Amino acid sequence: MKKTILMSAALLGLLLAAPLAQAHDDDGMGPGMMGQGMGSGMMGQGGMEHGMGGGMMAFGHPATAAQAGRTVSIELTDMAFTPNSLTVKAGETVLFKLHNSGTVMHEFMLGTAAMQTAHRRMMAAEAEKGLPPHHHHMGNAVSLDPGEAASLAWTFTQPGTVEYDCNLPGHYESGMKGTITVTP
Ligand SMILES: [Cu+2]
Repeated sequence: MKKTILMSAALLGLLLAAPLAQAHDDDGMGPGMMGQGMGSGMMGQGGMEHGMGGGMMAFGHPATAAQAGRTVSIELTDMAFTPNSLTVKAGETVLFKLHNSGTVMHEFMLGTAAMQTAHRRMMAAEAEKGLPPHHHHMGNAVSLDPGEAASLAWTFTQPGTVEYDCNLPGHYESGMKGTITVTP
């Protein structure tokens, strides 16, 4: 089943993105959506992130707004996050309230440095093929059009460093990155 979704996503790309995102919003964090994100990018890193389908990642997992004990507002601009650093405690659930006040689409993606690099490569590869940046609303990432607001709740489970980056081509390189220090 997942293989079918992966193949379809790879073939149909953006056509599938909307319905999958819709389905995903209903179930919180489906393996299908994770597959879609990776499937459209393919190759190498797919295996790594694929193993994290279902929303469980080494550094945490998606949550609901009601579970959040703390709200953090983050502004997305061309090309920065404000604030661009944050400290949370392991076990803490944070509701991120995001607003894109820039002039182009941006994304907010939570992940380890390795996950961010993999996603960046995927998006760069898509851009090279002439594909427009894909929207996503996975458990750990959301894309925002200019003027758009969105929220994302996440439970941080492991002490360490988590990044929030915008991986649209060139954005991270221009400074669109943030760091979360997760303390024990
Ligand atoms: Cu951006």
